[in-house]
Amino acid sequence: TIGINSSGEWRRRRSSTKTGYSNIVRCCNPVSYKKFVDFALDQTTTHTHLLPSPLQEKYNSMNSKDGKGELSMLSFQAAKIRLLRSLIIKSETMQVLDFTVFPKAEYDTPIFCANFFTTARTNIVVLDLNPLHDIINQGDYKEKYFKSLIPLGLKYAEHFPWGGKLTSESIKFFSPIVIWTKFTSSPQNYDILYSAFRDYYKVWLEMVGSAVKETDESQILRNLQAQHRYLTWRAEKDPGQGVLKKLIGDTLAKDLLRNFLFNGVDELGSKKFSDYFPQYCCDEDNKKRSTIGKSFESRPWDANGEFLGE
Ligand code: BLA
Repeated sequence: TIGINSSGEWRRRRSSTKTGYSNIVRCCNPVSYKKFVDFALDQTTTHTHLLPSPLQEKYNSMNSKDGKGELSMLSFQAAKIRLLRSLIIKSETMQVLDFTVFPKAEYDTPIFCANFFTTARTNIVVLDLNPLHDIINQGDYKEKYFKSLIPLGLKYAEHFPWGGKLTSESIKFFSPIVIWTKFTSSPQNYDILYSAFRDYYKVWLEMVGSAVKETDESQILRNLQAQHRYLTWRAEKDPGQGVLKKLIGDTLAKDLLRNFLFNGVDELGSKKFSDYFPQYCCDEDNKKRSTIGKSFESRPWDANGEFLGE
């Protein structure tokens, strides 16, 4: 049977059956990511009218190869939203939330990004309003969307320590208020994560709500290219890829990544991964040597939201 210890962690406990120890370690704790998605959908409908996405028909639910895991997909669109989609994975050993909302190219609003990977003991979390444009070198974009949010970021940075080194390129897709963290599983941590999720999502909805439609074609194109670059990065480099492949096999995982999770990667632009990220390029023999390493041992943003670099 399964027990819960003082820190709220689900633990293998002495089974009451004659066989002694049960060898099941159940995932996961008192967290349910469905609650997060329900909240987001509910909030979204108070701001805008959500329409089902054409993707919904094909991507709704799927079992893992071993029959012990389930993947649940939802997708919508709205006046200012090209695609709102969520993937929840529940298996015996993990729970995953991948919830991302992509605005239409007429808006330069950040992309809402919540990626939570949970096992019985640990959690890997990214929660952010991913900036569409460079905020390290482009002060005006940072000013426009993030300046007023620095206190919100600081509030949660206090509770959630920096998650440690990450793929160097990723930092450019993150904002100064990113919550990048790892923590042990406990009801208290999930409560705070849920609170952060609600705060970040409400702030993001306000942003989109007040965003003014761009009419300048060159600006729209610039937004579109930035979205495509983002999709290209994530479709290729998502650290969840290995997990997905294990669960549903290479072919379905690739389809899910390119056509559902990062839908648009094959339609919104024609550039390839190596065009956007030549530093990762190119020839197979060099693949190992040419991948950029991991960096940012500690939070590279100061309390004023200034980038500190390496
Ligand atoms: C690890 N997930 C990570 C890491 C990051 C992210 C930064 C740390 C390791 C690394 O930097 O490579 C998440 N990276 C992101 C996000 C962006 C980015 C959100 O660049 C956006 C721009 N994670 C998922 C899903 C699964 C998952 C869906 O989002 C599983 C299905 C798993 N993430 C996962 C696992 C690890 C991880 C298992 C640890 C293994 C590893 O480090 O590769």
